[in-house]
Amino acid sequence: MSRPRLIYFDFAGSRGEECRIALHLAGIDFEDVRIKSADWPTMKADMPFGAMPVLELAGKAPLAHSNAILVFIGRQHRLHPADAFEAARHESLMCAVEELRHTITPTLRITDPEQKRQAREALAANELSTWGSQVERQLGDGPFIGGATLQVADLKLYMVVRWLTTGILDHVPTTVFDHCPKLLRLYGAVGDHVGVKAWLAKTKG
Ligand SMILES: N[C@@H](CCC(=O)N[C@@H](CS)C(=O)NCC(=O)O)C(=O)O
Repeated sequence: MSRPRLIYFDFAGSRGEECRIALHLAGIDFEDVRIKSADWPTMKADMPFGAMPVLELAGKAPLAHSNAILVFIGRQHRLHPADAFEAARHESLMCAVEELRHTITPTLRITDPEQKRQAREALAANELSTWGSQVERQLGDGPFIGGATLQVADLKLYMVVRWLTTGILDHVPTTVFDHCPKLLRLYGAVGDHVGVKAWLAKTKG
């Protein structure tokens, strides 16, 4: 293996896509390995923690967990703060995104339409709204977390805000973060970033 390999499902979202964008912004020529859902069950046991994304580098053990991958890329390519406390502040926001995703995941498994509607509406009114306010309080003058420069934690926030505000998740209103102007400004700024736009245009993401 010569090029780094980023292994994830074959869709342009969530934890895998934020790692792909980080690799792209870092200027790393990587192999974008996209796994079909049908092939996943036979691969799962071979992954470090039975999930993706996984980053493979020549001579290293496979690296799992999106936040670890993002911080690893960010530290080496000036996409994560050099200052230890500022880095931890960014990582805290990244952990908050992971916690939010884990809060949402059980509702993805609900099959009864009425139960799903109730669960999602409650989620939007409570956990998502509270999470947005908590993140909002931690954002400054922006547009990014660290000010003028985009870093990997911004990609993490961007990806989850995109998921929750574009109507992909049934019964979560696209206005769910309208009370969080700084978060929405960050979302817009990441989407407008020239490198991010280039990746999305290249991959139709
Ligand atoms: N904390 C892990 C979570 C990884 C995770 O749950 N990945 C999902 C896709 S976003 C997955 O692999 N699901 C399939 C499975 O668990 O079998 C991370 O941040 O990478």
